[in-house]
Amino acid sequence: LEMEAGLRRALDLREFVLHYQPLISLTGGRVEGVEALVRWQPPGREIISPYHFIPLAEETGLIVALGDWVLQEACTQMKSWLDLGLRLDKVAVNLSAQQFRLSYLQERIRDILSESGLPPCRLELELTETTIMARGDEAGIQMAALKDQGVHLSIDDFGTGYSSLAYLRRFPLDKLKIDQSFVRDIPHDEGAAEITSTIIAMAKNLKLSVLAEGVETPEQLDFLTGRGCDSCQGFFFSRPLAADDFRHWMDRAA
Ligand code: G
Ligand code: G
Ligand code: MN
Ligand code: NA
Repeated sequence: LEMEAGLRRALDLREFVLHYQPLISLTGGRVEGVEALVRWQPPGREIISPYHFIPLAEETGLIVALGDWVLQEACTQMKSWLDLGLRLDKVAVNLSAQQFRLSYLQERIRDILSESGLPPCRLELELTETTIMARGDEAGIQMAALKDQGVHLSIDDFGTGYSSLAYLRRFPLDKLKIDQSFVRDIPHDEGAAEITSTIIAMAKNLKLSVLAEGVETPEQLDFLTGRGCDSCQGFFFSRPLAADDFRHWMDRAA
């Protein structure tokens, strides 16, 4: 209960910050985008990982207000980076199941985009398998409404849930993000290598783009490049960085 009050207060006091991790294209090595990841920064204390507050935010419903702030902040930041001339295609934002369920989500996203001045094609929303499979055809309708606005859609942590292949084919998706639990064990672990290769091949058959998360070593990168993976993200390239640090990282990457 104390933690819940703390979260509420943190929202009012604007104690949340976004960190940004680059998404790297494997065809040409350029930075194709950036994922926004929320952190809690209580004044004068250590920064708190989302692992420690997202579950409570979801339990209490605060995730809706927090997620709204994340969307506004990420779109505003991306717009100002584009105005500064940073070469980034997209900002990716994690959407929780409760946000995805909102009947007014489409309108809210349209408002956030128009207030920030960010073109819809610059925003990618990350959903999980659980989020979309729990809602069946309704999820397809919600996704189609978002796609109609020009926003991109990806599935995060892919491989850890229970996706129906029929839905994967039917839903208007752009990208699968292979969960880092598989990437961590390639190329040495045969099972992880098989699953990773299979997801890449499946994405290609479904005409989806495919990104590997959690890339930390050159061996993982070689394996993924060899299998035709489109892009990746991970500590090998950069940890998630504070906005100013990310801008400097981009200056060096260019
Ligand atoms: O950034 P980090 O790897 O510590 O994130 C831990 C978890 O928190 C990941 O599962 C990530 O998807 C989730 N997460 C980070 N930022 C957000 C956010 O803005 N909204 C939601 N719903 N989840 C987030
Ligand atoms: O669930 P989601 O994919 O949004 O979570 C991303 C999380 O993965 C973030 O908390 C981020 O800090 C973490 N992360 C990003 N790259 C790496 C990596 O190379 N290794 C590990 N262990 N974690 C990573
Ligand atoms: Mn994510
Ligand atoms: Na993930």
